[in-house]
Amino acid sequence: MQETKQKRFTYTTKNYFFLVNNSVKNREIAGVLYEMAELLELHAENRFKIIAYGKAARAIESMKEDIEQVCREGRLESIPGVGKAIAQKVEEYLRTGKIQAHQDLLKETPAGLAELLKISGLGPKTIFMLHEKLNVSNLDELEKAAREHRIRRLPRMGPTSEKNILKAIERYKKRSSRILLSVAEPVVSEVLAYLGGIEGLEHITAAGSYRRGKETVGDIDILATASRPEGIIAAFVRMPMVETVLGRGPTKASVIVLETIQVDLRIVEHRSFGTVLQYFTGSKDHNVKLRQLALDRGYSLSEYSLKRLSDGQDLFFDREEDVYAALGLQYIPPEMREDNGEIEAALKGKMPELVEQKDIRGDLHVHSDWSDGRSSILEMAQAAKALGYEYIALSDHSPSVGIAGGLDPEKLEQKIDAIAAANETLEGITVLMGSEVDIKADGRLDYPDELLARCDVVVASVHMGQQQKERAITGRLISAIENENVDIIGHPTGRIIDRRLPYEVDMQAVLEAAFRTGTAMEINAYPTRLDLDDVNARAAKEMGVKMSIDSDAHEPEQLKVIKYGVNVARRGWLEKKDLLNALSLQELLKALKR
Ligand code: DGT
Ligand code: CA
Ligand code: CA
Ligand code: ZN
Repeated sequence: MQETKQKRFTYTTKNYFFLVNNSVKNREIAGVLYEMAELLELHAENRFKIIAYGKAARAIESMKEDIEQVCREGRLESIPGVGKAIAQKVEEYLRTGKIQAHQDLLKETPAGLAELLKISGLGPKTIFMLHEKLNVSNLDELEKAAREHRIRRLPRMGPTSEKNILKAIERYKKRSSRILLSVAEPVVSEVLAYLGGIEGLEHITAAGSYRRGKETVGDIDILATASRPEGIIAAFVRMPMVETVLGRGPTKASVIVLETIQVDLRIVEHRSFGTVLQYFTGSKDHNVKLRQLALDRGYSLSEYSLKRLSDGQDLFFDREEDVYAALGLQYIPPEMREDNGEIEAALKGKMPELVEQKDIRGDLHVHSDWSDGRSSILEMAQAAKALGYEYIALSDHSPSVGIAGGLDPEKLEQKIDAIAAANETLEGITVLMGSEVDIKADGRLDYPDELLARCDVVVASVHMGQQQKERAITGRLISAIENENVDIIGHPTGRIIDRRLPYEVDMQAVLEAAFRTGTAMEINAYPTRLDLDDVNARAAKEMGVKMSIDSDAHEPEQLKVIKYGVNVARRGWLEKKDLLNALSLQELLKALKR
């Protein structure tokens, strides 16, 4: 158990988020298969084989069932993309913890070359060409080739590609080792479920940045109370998902799962659970301020207790709420604990009533198979109804987003009829005619106003020309905001966590225009976007700008990512009244610009 099972290297570059219901094993196997697809492509192997691996990886990553269960029941080949050959490999992985063919591929690939797959914007095909033509086989050689302008002479390359490669290398070198909250989530649920079944366990909960709902977490902190700590620790380090045990003692242990994710478990005394949970939830800055407040009131606050300084008496708290109460504070939800004024607000009894997932009444930005979504209007609507929503807007792309199958005006008209027809057959959910209209590079919208006016909801987003200067992008956003048909600005800064920086945009000016015109800003809940982020969301709230938490789902299961948007909203101190889609349908229709 001390040694690491097998080495992979592209794992953390993938978007292993979404489906929260399947097991960590599914993700592990998907990771290996994705990597095999990329390695095969590096070796310019058969196209169909490469596609099959990618498809199988995607299916295993996103399927609801546990892959081990499916394997036990002999149903592997019923998974899309999984034929006999891949099924055997999956079985081999489940049996032995590795796939020989994968190991062989790794052996045949210079390690430096494989690392190039992590540079964003560089696909295996390009890497293969760079290797063949310029003999580039690692990061340094790639950087050198770009600086010496040798890349621009290759087919389909030019000076811009060189510039982009250099930028991507720089970003790669600066990348963080933090993981997406959505990647941590299934790990946490699995640890809690696993240890929850062990005898003697009393309480168990995640703390740290995970509990605060941060968009990325550095490591996962788990706290528990138990009658026999040793038994729990022993079970923890033996969990099937554990790859490396970093350390273990009688009441704590640290392990690595999914190659890079550290999970710390601490077993603590029951009587101190409240102060311990408070301490390990953080943030550090929040704790520093709280301890100072305690001192001002004649106490010393530690993980162990609240000690009264006058007589040295230890006060123990097994409930976190009571710690805050003892210091004369309203309870502060974990998402707010960043030392951004929350302690001051709690002292004055002015805590906001944070929005909760159950307050969300609908989703205003989802895609259907009319553009690049994978499901029909009816399927998306039924899934929304199953989540308890009152309404859903199918906001498909407009034509200039060509790769996304944007609808031309004629198609848009047809879709208006299809939505009307869907509403005839559906009960208990209202489908709204939406559009995610592109804000073109010159700031004009991709549909004429008459057409936009016929939609129920219009989300306007930037997809192209993201490299423009601040003045240009800000101008584009503001002109979209000023269009009376635009209700919401989609993913307003365009950032992709760890991959793409936000556009250069004057957010203050954008928010002022949004307030002035009653245009909402989106909190795009897609786990790699989360855009607006928590800081901008709070700024928007303070300026009186409304927001809408949208999933940007491309299939029913993805509607559930809304919870990550709710995290952002809570971290931005948002309340129900700040959100367009916490309104009932009647209220929403009144609030929209039309
Ligand atoms: P992360 O893991 O980087 O996303 O962030 P956290 O907040 O989970 O930080 P982590 O895992 O280092 O520690 C968990 C919590 O423990 C942290 O939020 C607050 C508490 N903590 C850790 N070290 C210190 C410290 O030196 N001083 C104080 N006051 N609290 C600490
Ligand atoms: Ca942590
Ligand atoms: Ca930690
Ligand atoms: Zn979209």
